[in-house]
Amino acid sequence: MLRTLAACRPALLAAPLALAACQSQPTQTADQPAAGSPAAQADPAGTKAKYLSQPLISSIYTADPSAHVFNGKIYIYPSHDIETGMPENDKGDHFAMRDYHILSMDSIGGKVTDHGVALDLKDIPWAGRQLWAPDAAFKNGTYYLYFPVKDKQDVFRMGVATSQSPTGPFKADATPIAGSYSIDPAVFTDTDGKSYMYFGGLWGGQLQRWQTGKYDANAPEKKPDGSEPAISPRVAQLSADMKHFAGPVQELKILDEAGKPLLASDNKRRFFEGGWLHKYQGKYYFSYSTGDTHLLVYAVGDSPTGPFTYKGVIMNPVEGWTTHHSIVEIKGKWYIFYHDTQLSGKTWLRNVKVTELKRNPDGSIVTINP
Ligand code: FUB
Repeated sequence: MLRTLAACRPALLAAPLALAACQSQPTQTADQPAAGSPAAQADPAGTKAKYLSQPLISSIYTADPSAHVFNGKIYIYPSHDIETGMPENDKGDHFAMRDYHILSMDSIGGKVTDHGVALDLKDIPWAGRQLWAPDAAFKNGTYYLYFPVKDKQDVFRMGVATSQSPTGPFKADATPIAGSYSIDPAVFTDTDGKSYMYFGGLWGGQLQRWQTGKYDANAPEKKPDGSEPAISPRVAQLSADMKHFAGPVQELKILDEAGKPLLASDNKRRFFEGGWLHKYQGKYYFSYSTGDTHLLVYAVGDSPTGPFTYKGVIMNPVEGWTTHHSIVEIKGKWYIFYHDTQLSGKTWLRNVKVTELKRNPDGSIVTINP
């Protein structure tokens, strides 16, 4: 099954954009749409009403939003989607991104600012191709940008770059984080000050190739009958300088209500990619994408390293093959940042969005229909 919109659902919109509208732009705000951009186009069919929320910015394509509040301001660390003409396939070759832009806003619903290029592929000494979903952290006066990119041998590794500003520019370390692999880093700092990186992604994210601890380019995701436990996301504690793994990479166990590991065949619940960790009322919530079933789901545990018990669906499928999110508390309310393909109708040209995340009195999350 291709990681393409066509393989999932027909496109609701077909709005081909001038490539220029998708290239790097200098600082721009959401109320200043680029000429020819989707925001500058009319909406005669009233398609906007079909979506729970609208794109945060339309002058560039953005995806995989990792949101944080630093010094009272909201920063979004997304992928920067571009049109490259690469073929669509299960390895995700059509996601051939080359730089990162950071977005900021003072409040939910406020003006969104694009701060321009924060890190470029050409400035990462060890990188080959495909800058995928990043995350960020702040510690001891320094901002850290974590990013997955294929090295020159076409193996995904995690890199780290630093800046004195939350919007960059960021300077990448000369080598990837030792012991890192696969994609989608998400960094969580607990109330005791310890930081952890969660990571991993199947298929094009290459996690299935690391099951023996060594890279095996031919390893399958599952045996033909799918009866074995699902491949687990990974977690590693970060060192005090936030640039290394302080301990071994561990498998993050996700169990069913009976305490048994989810099975590889259970593709409506098993981990696929895009993990995120947040803490709510002393419990740890690990949320993620189920990939080929296009759900955002969550599991709850008593420790940042698990085990976690599967609880339910956070968000039903968005338009587009991929679904990817972050969850953050802002001024006493919880929000989920996510993406879909409203602006382009193309699964590799996405746009980030935000909506409120609501919970039941027992802490369970109310399912969102995007
Ligand atoms: O943006 C490229 C990849 O698509 C991300 O790393 C995945 O999470 C999916 O959103």
